[in-house]
Amino acid sequence: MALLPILRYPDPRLKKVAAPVERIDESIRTLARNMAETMYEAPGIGLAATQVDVHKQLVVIDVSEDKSALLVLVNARILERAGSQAGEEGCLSVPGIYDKVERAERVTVQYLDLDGVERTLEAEGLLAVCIQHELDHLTGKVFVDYLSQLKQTRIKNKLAKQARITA
Ligand code: GNR
Ligand code: NI
Repeated sequence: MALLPILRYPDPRLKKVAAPVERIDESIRTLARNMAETMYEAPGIGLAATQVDVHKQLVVIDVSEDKSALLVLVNARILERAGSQAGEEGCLSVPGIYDKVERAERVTVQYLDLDGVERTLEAEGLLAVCIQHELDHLTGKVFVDYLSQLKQTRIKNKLAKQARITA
């Protein structure tokens, strides 16, 4: 088991587009385990491989209160989106920043599990938000990209100042 370092916005590596996983082998299962451990320790409700500088289509999610519902999605694609919801989002790569983002209320997602079995999941509410947030990471998008330019600049300045204080 291992905790992985999480990239911080605006690290340019957060903009990389992840490639499909070609083979679900022990290295992918180990990465998923370490990502889950890192997510739980943070704590967060999701983590995309992009955030730990691995540019493969792998995300872990657990929106339960008691770490009882770990979801590992490999090569996930959203087949359908419906409705809309706007909720406060945060991101482990943008610590201390929270803002409202509009997302689909429901999504249908197709993915491979860690046994390579193709599955389809219908999600709504917070789980649907988290799926959309994580899949955005895999295409190089962070939630702050949806905010105004002014807010993006303020967030960059705030995080740069924080980084100077912690350094
Ligand atoms: O832990 C997280 N919480 C969260 C809250 C609202 C909307 C999205 C999220 S995802 C975030 C973890 C993270 O950064 N995943 O990429
Ligand atoms: Ni995030």
